[in-house]
Formats: sequence, structure tokens, C-alpha cells
Amino acid sequence: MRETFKNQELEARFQKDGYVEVPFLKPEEVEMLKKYYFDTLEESGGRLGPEDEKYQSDAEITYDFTFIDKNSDYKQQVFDMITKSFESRVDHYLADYKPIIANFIRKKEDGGEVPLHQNWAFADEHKCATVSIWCPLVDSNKENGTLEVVPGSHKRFGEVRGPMIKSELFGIQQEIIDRHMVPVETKAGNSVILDDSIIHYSSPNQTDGLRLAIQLILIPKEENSIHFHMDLSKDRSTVEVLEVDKDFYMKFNPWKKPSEEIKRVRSFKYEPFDMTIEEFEAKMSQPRFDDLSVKSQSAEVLDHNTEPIEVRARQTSFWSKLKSKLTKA
Ligand SMILES: O=C(O)CCC(=O)C(=O)O
Repeated sequence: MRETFKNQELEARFQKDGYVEVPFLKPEEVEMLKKYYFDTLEESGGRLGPEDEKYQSDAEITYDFTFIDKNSDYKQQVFDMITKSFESRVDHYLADYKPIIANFIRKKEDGGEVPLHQNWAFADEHKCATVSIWCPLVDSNKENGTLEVVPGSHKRFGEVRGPMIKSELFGIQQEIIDRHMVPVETKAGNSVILDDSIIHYSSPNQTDGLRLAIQLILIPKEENSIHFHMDLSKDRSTVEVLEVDKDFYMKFNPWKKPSEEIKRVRSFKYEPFDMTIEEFEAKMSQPRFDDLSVKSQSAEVLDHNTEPIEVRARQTSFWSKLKSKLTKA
């Protein structure tokens, strides 16, 4: 496995827990980035939403998040500012990583829950880890909705993750939150560097103060970035693997089908399935999906000219559930 951290002690902690907490920005840098956020906010184009693509969804997004901003010039400006400000610390901690997505994440007072999730897959996780640097610009705690994680849950669940692919944890989110989530309370300017496959969550900001954080997603420099796409209007059990780069995400709309011009490198059969809390808990002590002894859910290629290969077929009530969540208007 390619290493993620230059420092062996951080690497060992990251491999064990799926995240580490490190000092990151100086107080004056925190203040500068906070000021930058508010000074440029008027350039934001507002949030994209499912309704822009004529979808109805009951999953309302209640936090501000650069990734879904309608103005791609604003997103680019934010990306440039964050990557420049983080560059020397990224090089200090990480073993040759390049940034692909940068976000400010703001929870206003009394809102902004980020549902339990794993970040999408951004590169081949059998070869490497992709990371998010999560850096709060205010002291973060349970009350203002700090980041919470399930320690050790990285690379065990959701091997195939993308915006149109339902997570096997969908039906047990609340049980995982109640039983396994650990808040990471940290000071402004510290960072939590997490494996993008770790299960994480953040609760609403229940204070009347600001909860503003930065997320920078990075992949190893030598890796191509990938994006798993399932076309829900076609075959609902085939995942296409798109080869993408940071510009793809700059213009990305999670509710829009990626252009046919984007290179498809392969596809494979994948049947979304549901997991019970008992299965979840048992899996926490089993080998990770990047362990060579574990059968991969994403490694078997489905050539467009051949018959589908059944990789995993589990009976699921997924489509009936999804229909009630997401319906074309
Ligand atoms: O800022 C938050 O509360 C959530 C952050 C998050 O989900 C992430 O960094 O992946």
C-alpha cells in the first residue's frame, strides 16, 4: 500500500483509525481565510439543487458548501486561495498529494446537519488512500456541529461510492450515529486529515456562533482521479468508471449526468444492497476491502461488448426506497 503520510507515526495512526488530528494553520492564517470567505461571498452564485435539474428530493442540504455553488469562477477562486494557503503544510504532512476539490463549509446558526456519509471514491482505493483535510476556522465542538467519525471504519464499507450510488449504510445511519460516532473537538487552525472512505457525520450547529470550516480533498500525485457513475435512467446495476480531473469537479453538478465526452475507462456490475447493524458491527473487525484476500466489488471489468459479469447480487428493496426519495418532476 502506498503511504499517505511522510511521518511514520502519523501513518500508523492513520492506517489504524482512518484519521489523524494535526496542527495546521497559524492564527493569522485562520483570520485571513475567514476574512477572505466573507469578503468574496457576494461572488457566490448560490447553491445548486436537485430542483435545477427537475428532480424532487426530500434530502435538503442545509449548509453552505462551495462544491455545489452555481458560479464555477467563484469555485475556482476559492480553490486557488485554499490550495495556496495550505500548500506548505500539505507538503509537510503528506507524501506527494495533489488537490482536486476545495470547499468552505458553513453551518449557519441552528442548522447545517451533514448526514452520515463517506466521501466519494476519487482514485483507486486498492492502491492508495485519498484524503480530506478538514480544517475548522473556529474552535469546533459538539455544540456547534464539529466533525464526527467512526474510528477504524475506513476501507470497510462503500467500496463503490458516487453521487448516484446508494450506500449500503443508508438504512442504518441513525443506529451508527447513536452507537459508534465520535466527535472530534478541535481548535481553530488544527486539521483532521481523514481517509475519504471513513464514515463521518456532523450534527446541526446549536449555537448562535459561526461554524466555518475548510475541506481540501487530495489524491496521490501519480494517480488519475476517477468518478463512479451509475446511470439511473439506464441499467441500474452498471457502474461506469470515468477518468476525471479537478476541472471536472469545478463544473460538477451532482444532479446532472456527466457529459458523454468524459473518458469512460471501464465499467462493472454492481448491485446496491442494504446492510444490517449486526452486519456492520461484524464487518468492523474483518479485513478491509483493500486487503488482498478480500474479493473486490469494483475490480472486475465489464467490457461493453460482453455479457455482464455478476460481481455481487444481493436482494434489495433499494429501488422502491429510492423511488420515494427521488422522483423526476
Ligand atoms: O464540515 C462538516 O461539518 C462536514 C465535513 C465533511 O463531511 C467532510 O469534510 O467530508
